[in-house]
Amino acid sequence: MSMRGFAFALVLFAAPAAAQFASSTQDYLGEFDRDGDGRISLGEYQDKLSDAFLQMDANRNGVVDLDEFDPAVVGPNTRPISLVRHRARLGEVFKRQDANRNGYLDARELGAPPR
Ligand SMILES: [Ca+2]
Ligand SMILES: [Ca+2]
Repeated sequence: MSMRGFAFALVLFAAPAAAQFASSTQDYLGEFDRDGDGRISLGEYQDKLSDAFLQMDANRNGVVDLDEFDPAVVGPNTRPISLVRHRARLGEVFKRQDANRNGYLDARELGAPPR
């Protein structure tokens, strides 16, 4: 990943990390857990972490185009990114965080450092 791409990833993933410091792990989990079953499904994870993407997608076409990126992170290698691709990336992160491979993240797996 290029440095510019890395900076973009930070933009997308910075929000949950900040929230983690602001509240207990259980509260943090609650922000993801829409159906209230105490665990986070892949869909819940992707929905929550797509918020930053959706905010950046000003014209709501499902793609963050170059003119919608923060100018500070746009470089020669920056490419538009689709929501579909963003969710696929989140799916990969989810799988790595799911330490016991049960298809859900519990509070401990959610709060664990990125693998
Ligand atoms: Ca849930
Ligand atoms: Ca767009």
